[in-house]
Amino acid sequence: MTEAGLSQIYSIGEAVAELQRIYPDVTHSSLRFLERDGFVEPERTPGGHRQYRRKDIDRVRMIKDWQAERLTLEEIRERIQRLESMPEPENLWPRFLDLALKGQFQQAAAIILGADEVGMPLVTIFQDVLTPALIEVGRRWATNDLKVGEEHEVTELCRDLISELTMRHMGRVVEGPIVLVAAVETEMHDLGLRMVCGLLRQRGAHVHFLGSNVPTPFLLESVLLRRPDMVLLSVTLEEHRPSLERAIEALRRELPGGVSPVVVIGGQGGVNAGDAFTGPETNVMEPGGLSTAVDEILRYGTRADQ
Ligand code: B12
Repeated sequence: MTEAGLSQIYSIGEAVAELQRIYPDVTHSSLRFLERDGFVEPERTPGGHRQYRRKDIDRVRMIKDWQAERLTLEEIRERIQRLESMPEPENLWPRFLDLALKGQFQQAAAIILGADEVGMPLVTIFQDVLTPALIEVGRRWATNDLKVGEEHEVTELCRDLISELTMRHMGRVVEGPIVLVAAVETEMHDLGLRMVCGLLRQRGAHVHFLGSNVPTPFLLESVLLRRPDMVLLSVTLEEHRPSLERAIEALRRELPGGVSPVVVIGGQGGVNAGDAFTGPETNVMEPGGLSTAVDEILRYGTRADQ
């Protein structure tokens, strides 16, 4: 995967074009206005050209959303100050997990929803707060420091939070690629995939999410129904690789001519999948940030459109 995502640099024109996909009224001068008032601080090249990063674009997006909720610039400034004085994600997730494991559902949820309300970017909440909490749950489960019931309770809470945040951030304009998403047959892990779907929806992709444990015949049926530009498949356990192989084989051989979505594989058991899975139309996502993965998926989608 190419080095992109959080580190990708946008000129002012590119930043405007990216934002206009969702907020058509964003212009060069509105970005300059936000900069003058200290709301965004793009870096500069030695020649003085503005360089926006994903975090700057996310910040403008957040401000536009708050303006749509009729917040004044002063109220927005206060929210941003609260965001900046919030604990870092690495301090937030242990508090969240602690409350969740004590069964304090409301308080645990309030940490995550509160972080969202003061503007912590969705990708940060998914990647730097919920993911480390889930990984810690897995670690404690493996060392018998956690009851299975506790694991399930935290997992369900995370699933509810991912859904709630996805709905809150869903792009209003759906104009991106059509993406069909599934965890392969027998694979029950789907929270990472739900996060990917949430971020794709935020960016305006047209997502059809089939969930976990999707038998290959139903996957094919959905491809024929939805005619996606891309199919994203997730596999977590190595032992589910045969299901992945069957799904890919079927996508390559059993679809009628003219139906050939780009296939992208991800998840803990899909990486380093080797030659068996790579082909002109199959892409294995290497481990990397969620933001990078989503950028890359949208790039494949653009190529599929052409
Ligand atoms: C929650 C959980 C469960 C839940 C899943 C609920 C659900 N709806 O997802 C339940 C209870 C069902 C479960 C069951 C099992 N689990 Co479990 N589970 C976990 C746990 C704690 C969290 C998983 C998670 O959500 N992680 C966070 C997400 C964000 O990470 P992720 O899935 O890797 O996703 C990221 C990327 O991989 C990427 N991604 C994922 N898919 C895709 C797809 C595409 C296209 C792209 C681009 C990117 C992408 O997106 C995310 C970006 O950060 C993990 C611990 C861990 N370390 O992950 C164990 C873990 C994965 N489980 C494990 C095991 C062993 C099991 C069981 C076999 C236990 C059992 N004996 O019953 C079963 C197997 C069930 C099955 N048939 O699949 C082991 C796997 C060990 C291994 N590698 O072999 C782990 C690692 C726990 C451990 N420490 O041992 N589990």
